[in-house]
Amino acid sequence: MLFPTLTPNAPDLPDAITVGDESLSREDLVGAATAVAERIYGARTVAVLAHPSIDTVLSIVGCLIAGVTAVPVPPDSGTKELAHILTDSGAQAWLGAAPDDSTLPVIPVRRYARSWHGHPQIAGSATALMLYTSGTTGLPKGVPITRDAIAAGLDALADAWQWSSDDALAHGLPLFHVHGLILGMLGPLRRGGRLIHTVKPTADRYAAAADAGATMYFGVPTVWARVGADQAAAQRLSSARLLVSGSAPLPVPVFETIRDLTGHELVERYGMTETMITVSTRADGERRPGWVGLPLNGVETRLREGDSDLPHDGESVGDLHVRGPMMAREYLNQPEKTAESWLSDGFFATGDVAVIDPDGMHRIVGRRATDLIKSGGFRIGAGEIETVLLGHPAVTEVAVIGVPDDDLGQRIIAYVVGEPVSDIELIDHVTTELSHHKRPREIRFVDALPRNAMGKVQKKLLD
Ligand code: MLC
Ligand code: AMP
Repeated sequence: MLFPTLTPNAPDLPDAITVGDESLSREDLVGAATAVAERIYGARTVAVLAHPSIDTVLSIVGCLIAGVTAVPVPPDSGTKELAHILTDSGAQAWLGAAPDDSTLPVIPVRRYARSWHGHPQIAGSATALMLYTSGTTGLPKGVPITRDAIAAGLDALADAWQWSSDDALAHGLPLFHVHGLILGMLGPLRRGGRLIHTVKPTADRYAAAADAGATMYFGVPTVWARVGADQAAAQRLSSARLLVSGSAPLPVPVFETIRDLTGHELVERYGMTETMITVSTRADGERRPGWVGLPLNGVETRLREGDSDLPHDGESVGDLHVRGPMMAREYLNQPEKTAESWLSDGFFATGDVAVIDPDGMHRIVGRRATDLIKSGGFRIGAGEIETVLLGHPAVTEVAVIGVPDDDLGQRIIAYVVGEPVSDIELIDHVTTELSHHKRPREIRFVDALPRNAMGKVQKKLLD
């Protein structure tokens, strides 16, 4: 059972689930989400425009009750990205809000409807969520996530973080990725503790959540850097039990600032859409700045160079492979890309390069592919942005790169060869087709791109 605590006699609070200014008790949630489930029962796949709202919580939980696959769609998706996600996932309808010009049927979510009808148990192997994530090229790939994977991933984190029903989790992360949705929303539902979603992950809202009793906070490194820059807000997080960072490398100075201001050493954990979280420092263990910790319960990791294993000596740098019960099994509709990453012995080739020390501590050194950018904790494919920019009539050649950025980790820059055009026009073009966080922060117009003898763009020579 995915949510053992969502049963009629479980302990309840009027504000068990809070998103912004709205709260639900667990009884409200079960009643309203079961009413949602009744409206979609028998459907296969529905799309949810994943605004940070109570309706999104009800939609996703309604899908889980009914055994219908939910496709959480970034609410700012542009036309090209949106069309791709809907077609690729085979979504049959929108549940709740829908974009203005949608052609799919729309099933409303009625916040105050209630049903107590029991639904049959759903198989653990059923796909609960279809999450979309970027590769180096092409449009985002769908990753089917089963109920069993969600349960295994959340239970392994509960063990590492001593996460219990006594915890009140606060965060303001998007509800369409592993971090905000699976850990941040389904986590408290599985554990039975409170959720305080702050809608935006700002320092002042995180500080306010302390007054509402938050014991645990999630953030991407950009969020922790911004919290650390607001001394008064950061100090109010001292009352928490655990502060957790993930989705991108946590800079050591940010770890140190948060420690100095709050008295807490951030727990850092490493994961991917395809694998969920596989490695983390522990509530009862060493939190070493710059290192992401030990494999979670049930997870095995290895370092590879070609077909050979590398030693765990804290120095050898190799390709990180992971295996565990929280992993997805494939990309939707992409057998070739699936075969490249999911290996025949059950390990997943992460594309990240790491070292492991003799105690099993992991450090992520970087990514093999420079064409995967992490900006503000979002994974963004350079190729996806290049294809969209090439679709603009003024652009003849383009190269997109991520450059280091103190706030965002990496910042997107596009080098463009072409006819005169304003940078704003090109940036808006990307937003219209893809989504906000995929916008280049800067366009640099150049006469030519550096290329090698084969004509391939030499991105290392840019910036
Ligand atoms: C941004 N802006 C621009 C722009 N880019 N304006 C013009 N041109 C551009 N190119 C605007 C924004 O719209 C915003 O305006 C303002 O500038 C600030 O933007 P920002 O710097 O991007 O900040 P913000 O919007 O606050 O976003 C930062 C953030 C966000 C940290 C809140 O990046 C975020 O939510 N990240 C979380 C990503 C995440 O959850 N990843 C998990 C993946 S799962 P305005 O007007 O709106 O203020 C995963 C697995 C795992 O990785 O391990 O967890
Ligand atoms: P996504 O699919 O959006 O979850 O992105 C996964 C990628 O984020 C991983 O392959 C890593 O490159 C990066 N990542 C996630 N967590 C960490 C971390 N703690 N440290 C370094 N990189 C991370």
